Amino acid sequence: MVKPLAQKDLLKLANDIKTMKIRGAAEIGRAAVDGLELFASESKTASAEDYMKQFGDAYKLLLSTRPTAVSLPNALRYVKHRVERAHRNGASADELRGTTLNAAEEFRRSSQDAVRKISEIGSKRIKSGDVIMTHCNSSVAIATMVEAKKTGKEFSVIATETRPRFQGRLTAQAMAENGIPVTLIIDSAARYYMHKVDKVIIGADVVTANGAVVNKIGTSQIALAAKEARVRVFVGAETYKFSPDTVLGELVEIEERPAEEVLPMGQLEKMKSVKILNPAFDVTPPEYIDVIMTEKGIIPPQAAILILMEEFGWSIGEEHAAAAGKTLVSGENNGD
Ligand code: RUB
Repeated sequence: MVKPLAQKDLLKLANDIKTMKIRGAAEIGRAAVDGLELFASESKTASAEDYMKQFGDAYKLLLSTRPTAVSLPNALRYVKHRVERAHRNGASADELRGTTLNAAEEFRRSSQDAVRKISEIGSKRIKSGDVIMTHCNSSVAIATMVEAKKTGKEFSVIATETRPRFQGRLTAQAMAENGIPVTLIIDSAARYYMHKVDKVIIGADVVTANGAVVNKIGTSQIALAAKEARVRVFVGAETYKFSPDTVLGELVEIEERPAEEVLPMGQLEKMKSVKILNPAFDVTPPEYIDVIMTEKGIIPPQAAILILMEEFGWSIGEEHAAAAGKTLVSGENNGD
């Protein structure tokens, strides 16, 4: 009988993603493959069949941690596709372990490389004297601004605090540590200061087939204020943040987080009849985005479908329909 998944380190890592100790789309993707790597290094089975079943459990556990960022399923699929292919080719349990470890390492490296490339591309769009507004805590947006600073540009940043989890404080701290003048504002002051802003630079959790960007709640209001003030909006997104499921009409699930993030427990109890809603992300339509900066270059949001087709192949629809588990089976991203 196949033993149920009882790997403490893997369970802890899955919990760290769920409770947002590990957060941000890029970090979540990398943590997901770390999880499969943990599974592989702790797996002892000598049977390839058992390995595949336990791998499936680890995959499902990691997949269930956070629902919105597509980096998570895309990273997991990257490894899964290679492991399944090795299994079809008759690999032993040891070989499957090796394939898992190699694929995880490969994903991590390529995702870090993508951030570096985006930062090089994006930093060219920052000019000395710019005032840049950013929202939440995007490693891609930060890397782009830090790269611009390294290349000698002098500019300043307005970071929104990003309620309810205050990720904007992390961004402000990162700016300060890199010698970039930064001002922290409350989210609702974004429009008030927009007239001082030259560019908005943000990250993404998902880019959909029609070029809409799902990012931290509040992003769409900032984009709206930017459009009104004729300020350009730049989104940094590695290509594994493009969602193949949206080609088939799937809507991106927006994570609803606990009410305690909005009001402390004591307060919640006093306000029992008040309903609290706490969506973690929102959707900014392509009309409000000027460009998406990917590791393959800068694209208009309307070109998102081209990235998806290049990554996953033109048969993306048929393959999704065939695979109930939504496992991608062809295209460059999956190593064919
Ligand atoms: C983080 C968030 C970030 C994107 C992009 O949300 O919305 O802007 O994930 O980040 P949360 P990165 O804190 O809920 O995970 O560029 O680092 O991938």
